[in-house]
Amino acid sequence: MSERNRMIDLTAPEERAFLIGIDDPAEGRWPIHRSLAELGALAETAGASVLGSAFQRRATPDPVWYFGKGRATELVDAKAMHDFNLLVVDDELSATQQRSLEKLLGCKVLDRSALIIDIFARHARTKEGRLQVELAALEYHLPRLTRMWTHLSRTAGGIGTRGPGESQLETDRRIIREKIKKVRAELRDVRRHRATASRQRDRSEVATVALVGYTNAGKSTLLNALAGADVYAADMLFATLDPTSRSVTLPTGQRVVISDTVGFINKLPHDLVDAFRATLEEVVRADLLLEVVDAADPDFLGQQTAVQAVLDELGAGEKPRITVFNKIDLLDADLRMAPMPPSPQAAFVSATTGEGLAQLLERVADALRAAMVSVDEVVPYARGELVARARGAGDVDEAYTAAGIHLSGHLPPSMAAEVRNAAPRPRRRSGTPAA
Ligand SMILES: Nc1nc2c(ncn2[C@@H]2O[C@H](COP(=O)(O)OP(=O)(O)O)[C@@H](O)[C@H]2O)c(=O)[nH]1
Ligand SMILES: [Mg+2]
Repeated sequence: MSERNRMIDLTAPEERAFLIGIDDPAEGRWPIHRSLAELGALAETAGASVLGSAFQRRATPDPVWYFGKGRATELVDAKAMHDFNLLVVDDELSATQQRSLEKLLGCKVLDRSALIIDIFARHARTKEGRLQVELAALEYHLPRLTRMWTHLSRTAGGIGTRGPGESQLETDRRIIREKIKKVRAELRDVRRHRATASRQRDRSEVATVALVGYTNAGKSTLLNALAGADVYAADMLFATLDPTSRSVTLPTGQRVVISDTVGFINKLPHDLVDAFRATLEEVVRADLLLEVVDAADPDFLGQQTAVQAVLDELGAGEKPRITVFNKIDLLDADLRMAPMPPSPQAAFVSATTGEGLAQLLERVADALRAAMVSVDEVVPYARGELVARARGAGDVDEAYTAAGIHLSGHLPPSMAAEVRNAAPRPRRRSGTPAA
C-alpha cells in the first residue's frame, strides 16, 4: 500500500503481505510464478497489499521451517527490508511449521487454505453458503489442534506439562467436533428448505447478473467500472445490497444487480471444494452470467474449460452467458486488430481503460431481453407505480395518451402479466366473437 493510504487510514489494521512458495521440480506441476501470482491475487482479494515474494526449489517442504532452515532464516532480512506484517505461504502448513515461522518472524503467518477460507467467508451470502464455509473453517482447525498437541508433547514434554495441556486440547477438540456436528445438522435442515426459498426469490423483479471466472481475471475491477458509471448506484432501493453486489442501469433503462463471485482458483485445496461450490450459489440463481476471461493469459482456454466444468456441475452450464474477454489493453496491437468474430455471446473489453464497456452493457440488455415477452398495453394513470417498476424491470417505451400510459417493449413474463392485468379491457363473454 502507498504511503498516502497509510497516512489516511490509521485505524484499520493494514495487512502488508509477503508471499513464499516452493518450486517443486516434479513434472507437470503448476509453475511457481503462476502459483505465487494467484496467491498474491487472493491476498489482495482478502484485503492485503502484497510487498514481495520468494520461493525455494525443493521436492517437499521442510517439516519444521517449510523452507530449508537457512532459507527460512533469510526471511528475517526480507522482513526488515519490506516491513511486512503477514507471511502468506503457498501450501497448507502444519501447526508446527506455522508456529516456528511465527516465532522466527514475529508476525502472523497464513497458509493458502486459511486465506481462501477468509475470502469464502466474505462471499458466502446464503445461509447454506455461510454454514458450508463455517464447516470448512472448523475442519481446517481440528487437525491443527491435534498436531499442535503432538508438537508440544514432544518438545516441552516432561512431568506436569503433558497432562494439563492434553486435557485442555482434548476439551478444545471436543468443542470443535460438537460444533461440526451442529453445523452439519443445520446444513441438512437448510438444504431441506432450500427449494421453497428459491421459489420465493424467483419472484424478484430485478434481473441479476453474476460475474464468474478465475481469480485475477478482473471481475472486481469490471464490476467497479460498470457500477462507477452508474449515477443511480447509491440509490436507496439498493442500499441494502451487500458490498460485492452493485446496481447498474443498462442503456435501456433496465436496472440489474451485478454480483461479484468468489473467483475460481487453480490451486484449490481439496477440503475447500464444497465451500467453494456453496459460495457460488449466486450463480445458480442469476438470470445471466458474465464469464470474465483474462484475454492476456496464455492459458485462458484451459481456464474456460475448467469454468465450464464447474458451471455444469452446479447445473448452470446452460444458463444465458456472455463471455467477456477482459484486459484487451494488454494485447499486442496486431492481435487486437484481428477481426473478432461478431457474436452476441462475446464482448471484448478493458475494465481499466473502459474500452468496450458500453457495448458490453448493450449485450447484457440484449441477452436479458431474450428472456422477456413483448408488451403493448395502455395502463391507467393511477398505476404510475407499476409503470415505474416496469421501467426498471425491462425495456419499455412510455407514451402518455388520453387513455392512459402506453407501454410498449419487453418485460419479464411476471411483470408483463401484471401490466396486462392493469390494462382496462372490454369484458368479453366466452364464445362471443369480438365486435
Ligand atoms: N491491464 C489491465 N489490467 C486489469 C484489467 N482488469 C483488471 N486488471 C488487473 O488485474 C488484476 C486483477 O483484477 P481483479 O479485478 O482483482 O480480478 P478478480 O480476481 O477477477 O476480481 C488487478 O491488478 C487489476 O488491476 C484490464 O482491463 N487491463
Ligand atoms: Mg475479485
